[in-house]
Amino acid sequence: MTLEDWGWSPYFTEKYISWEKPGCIPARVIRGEKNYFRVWSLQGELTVRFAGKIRYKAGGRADLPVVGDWVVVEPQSDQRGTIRALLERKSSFSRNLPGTRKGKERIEQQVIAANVDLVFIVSGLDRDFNLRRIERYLTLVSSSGAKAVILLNKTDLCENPEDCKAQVEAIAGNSPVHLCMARNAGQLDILFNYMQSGETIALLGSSGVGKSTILNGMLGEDRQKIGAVSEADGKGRHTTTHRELILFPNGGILMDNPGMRELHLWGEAEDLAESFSDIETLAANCKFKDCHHKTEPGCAVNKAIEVGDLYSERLASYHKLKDELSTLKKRR
Ligand SMILES: Nc1nc2c(ncn2[C@@H]2O[C@H](COP(=O)(O)OP(=O)(O)OP(=O)(O)O)[C@@H](O)[C@H]2O)c(=O)[nH]1
Ligand SMILES: [Mg+2]
Ligand SMILES: [Zn+2]
Repeated sequence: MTLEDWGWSPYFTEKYISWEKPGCIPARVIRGEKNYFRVWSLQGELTVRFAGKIRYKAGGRADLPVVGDWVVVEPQSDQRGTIRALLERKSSFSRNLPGTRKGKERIEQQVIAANVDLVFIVSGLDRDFNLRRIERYLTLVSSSGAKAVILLNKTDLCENPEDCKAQVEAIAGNSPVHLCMARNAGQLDILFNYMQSGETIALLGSSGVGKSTILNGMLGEDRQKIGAVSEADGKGRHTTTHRELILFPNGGILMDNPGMRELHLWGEAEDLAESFSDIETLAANCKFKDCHHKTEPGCAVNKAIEVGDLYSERLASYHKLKDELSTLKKRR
């Protein structure tokens, strides 16, 4: 195994130069536990903690290592070591940390994962199916700088999967959409077309949609634990509790993720240009340049709704995400 197999590139070589010192080596964070990390290095897997200095220097939570990060580690004996520095990320996923502090809604960037090239947005074709949530995920991915592929899993639980696929394609822009039944691993072959040596693909989606089943099916072994969804509400039980990077024998890295309960955006209103490019294209023909596509006369977006070229739900979703991002900007 080489550093490149795990995603190292000239970008990181350049970042590493200034940190290079005797006794230190580069390593990639492959799993995060409460008080320590598992990293992969040319000396094998190590269990590491980060030096107090990093915590002290960190401007906020966003500067601390997460799964996918490349770090500088000083190995000690018995496969242990200390993280001395975090190498600047090529890309990262962030959300606004849900919660409140002193009764006020809290604004804090939480970096979920780093250095991801592609995301498989997984959605179940059972009760999980929700176009508005997929739009939210697409916006999150476009803020991160990664590309997205949408996987509609559990075709066996849906009467008309092709119809669902068409609905998703209508909102997916340039992101490919695939149907699959992860329980039947043979159906996952098409996903190998997206895997490339040294590239990292993250599986994202609600709990219970089948992220870990997809990973196991592709890997051909029961690597990750799978959990049934609740009969009562059709939701998953948060079976995967840790983010983890898994290297595939034929090249490529998959990141399994816990299902996210709440997905508050972290980004800029401009990030909607990609996930809502249809609306932005229509908007070029609005009478007013600063049209909000609400009640203004000569609004090309509302006109498109009138004539049936755009669903009003999609515009509502656009407004909602835009408001969320504008509020975030004001509070920051
Ligand atoms: N019917 C059907 N069930 C599936 C399919 N794929 C996965 N499942 C089932 O869905 C349930 C949840 O699968 P997981 O792989 O654990 O889901 P997950 O997305 O990893 O969930 P978390 O780890 O909780 O985030 C399990 O009972 C799987 O067997 C499928 O194609 N069809
Ligand atoms: Mg899982
Ligand atoms: Zn308008």
